[in-house]
Amino acid sequence: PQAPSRASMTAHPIPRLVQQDGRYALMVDEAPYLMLGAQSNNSSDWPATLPEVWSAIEYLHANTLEIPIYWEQFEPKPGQFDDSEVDLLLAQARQRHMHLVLLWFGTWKNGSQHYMPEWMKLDPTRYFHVMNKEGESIDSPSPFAAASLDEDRKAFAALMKHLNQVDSERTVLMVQVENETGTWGSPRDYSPEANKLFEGAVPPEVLKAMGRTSVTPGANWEAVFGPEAEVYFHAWAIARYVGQVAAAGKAVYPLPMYVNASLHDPLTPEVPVKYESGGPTDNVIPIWKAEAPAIDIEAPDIYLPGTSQYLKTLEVYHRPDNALFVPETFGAPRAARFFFAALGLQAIGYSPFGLDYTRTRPAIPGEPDSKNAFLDPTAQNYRLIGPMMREVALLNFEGKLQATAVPDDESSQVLHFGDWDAVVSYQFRRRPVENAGQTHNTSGRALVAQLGANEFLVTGIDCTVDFRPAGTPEQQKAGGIVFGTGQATSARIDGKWIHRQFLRVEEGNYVNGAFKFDRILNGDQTDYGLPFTSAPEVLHVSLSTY
Ligand code: N0T
Repeated sequence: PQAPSRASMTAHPIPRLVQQDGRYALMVDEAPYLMLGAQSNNSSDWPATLPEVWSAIEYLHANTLEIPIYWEQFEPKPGQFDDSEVDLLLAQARQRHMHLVLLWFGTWKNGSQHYMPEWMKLDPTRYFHVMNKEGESIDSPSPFAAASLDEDRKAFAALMKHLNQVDSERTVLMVQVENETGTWGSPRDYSPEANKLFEGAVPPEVLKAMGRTSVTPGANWEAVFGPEAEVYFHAWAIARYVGQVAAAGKAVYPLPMYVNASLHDPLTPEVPVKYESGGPTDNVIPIWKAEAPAIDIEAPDIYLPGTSQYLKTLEVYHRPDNALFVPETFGAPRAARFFFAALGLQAIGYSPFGLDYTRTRPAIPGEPDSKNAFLDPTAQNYRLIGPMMREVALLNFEGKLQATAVPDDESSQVLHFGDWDAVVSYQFRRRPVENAGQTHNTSGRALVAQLGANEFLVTGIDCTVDFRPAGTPEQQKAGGIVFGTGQATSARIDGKWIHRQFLRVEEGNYVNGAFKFDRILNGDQTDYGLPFTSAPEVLHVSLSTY
C-alpha cells in the first residue's frame, strides 16, 4: 500500500543502506523505509504452508516477510538449482504488495548444518564438522571445511544471480547470510588444522579490529586475548567463511546483506562460554566487520528475558559502524514495547519471530492457545506505525525522532528536543476506567518527533506525554532551571516561570504521506497531558508559552 509506483513501469533502484551523521536508513525506492517485519516459522516456506504465512502477515499489517530459503531445497543435486520456491514467494508477495527478506539457511542454521543438501550430509568426510576437545565430530559445521565453503559460495551466488534476473521490482529488500552462525557446546574447532592456526600469530586485521596493535608481533591467540581467545578465534574463522559466501553473492547482485546472532548476555561476561560461540555476538562485532566486509549489518536475535538485557543489546548493536536492525525477537505482549525502544535508536527494521498460523502459540506460556494471541502485540504496533512508516523512517534518519518503552520501575522519562522537553509517564491513574484491574504497566511506549520549532508528532500506547519548556541550550548550560511539580509543565528560567500551553492538538492519521486532520483535542483530552491507550492515535501538537 505504501509504494504506489510498484505496479508502474518505473525502474526501481536496488535497495541500499545509507549512513549520514552516524544515522542509517534503508533506502527503498530512494527514500528511507522502515521494515515492519515478521519472520515465519522455520518450516513454513513450502507451497502447502505459505497460505498460513500470508494470512498472518496481513493480519499483522506487516510490510515485510522474513522467510528462509533452504539450501537442501534449492540445490537438491550438486550444481542443480531449483528456483521454484523463490519464484513462488516473489509472485505471492507481489500480489499482496509485500516485501521480502530472504534468509539463506546454508552452511549454518542455529550452529548446525541441518540445511545442507542430503548429498553433502552423506559425505561428512568432505563436508566435515567441528571437532571438540575430545576429538569427536559434533553437530556443527567446521569453518575450515574448504569444500563446504566452495559449495555454499556457488549456491548462494546462484540464488543471488536468479534474484537479480527476476526481481527488478525489488520485492526482496535484504538477504540474511546463514542463520545464527557459530557452535553450541564447543568454543571452537579443535581439529589438528584449527589447533595449528590457534597456536599461530593473530592476523594483523584482527589485532587492528580489536585495538590490540601494540602486542608483540607474532603473538598467538591465547597470549593476546586470554580467556576470550577461543571465541575470538572461532568468530574469525566463521566470519572469514561467511564473508566469502556473502561476497560471492554480492558480486552478482549487491543487495544489502546481514548476519544474525544468537546472543550472549551483554551485562554478564560468560567465560567459559555458555552461549553460541563464533557468531556475531556483540563482543566480536569488530572481527566480523574486518573479516566479512560484504556483510552490511551485524544484527541481534533478541530472546533475552530481562528488560535491561534487552535494552543493553539494542545499545551495543547500535554503533557508528553498524545500523540497528532486529531480525528476530519474541512477539510476547510484554515485548511489544521494545519495538519503540528500537525505533528510539534509529532501527531500520524489526521482526518478531514465528508469526504465522502453522503453529499458533499462547501469548503467555501456560495460557490457552488462541489463533491471534501471539500476533496481537505486534499487530498493535504495526497498525499504529504502518500508515506513517515512511515519515517515521525519514524523521529518524534526520535525527528528529525519539521513542521509548516503559522501564521496569514505571518511572517517567524525559526526551530532550532543543527548547522543549517531552515527558513520558506511565502511571495508569489518568485512565482509571480503561485500565481497571491492571496494576503493572508493561506495555507503555511513546514516540515523539520534532516537526518544527514548536511542533511535534506524538503517538504512543498506554502512556501520557506532555511537554515543558527546557530553556535554550545557553540557559541550560548556565544551570538554574527549576521544573515545576504537579503538572510539571512549567519551568523557572532566569528567575521567571514559563508555562507551556497547547495551541492546538490535532488528532488524525497519515494517508499517502500527508497528515489528515480528524479533530482538535481539548478539554479532558489535553488538560492532564496527552493520554494514549491501546487505540491507535496520532497527534500533531503545537505549543507555545505564557
Ligand atoms: C532462533 C529461533 C529459530 C539460553 C528459535 C533462537 C530461528 C533462530 N534461535 O525459535 O530457530 O531460526 O534464529 C535461539 C535462542 C537461544 C536462547 C538461549 C537461551
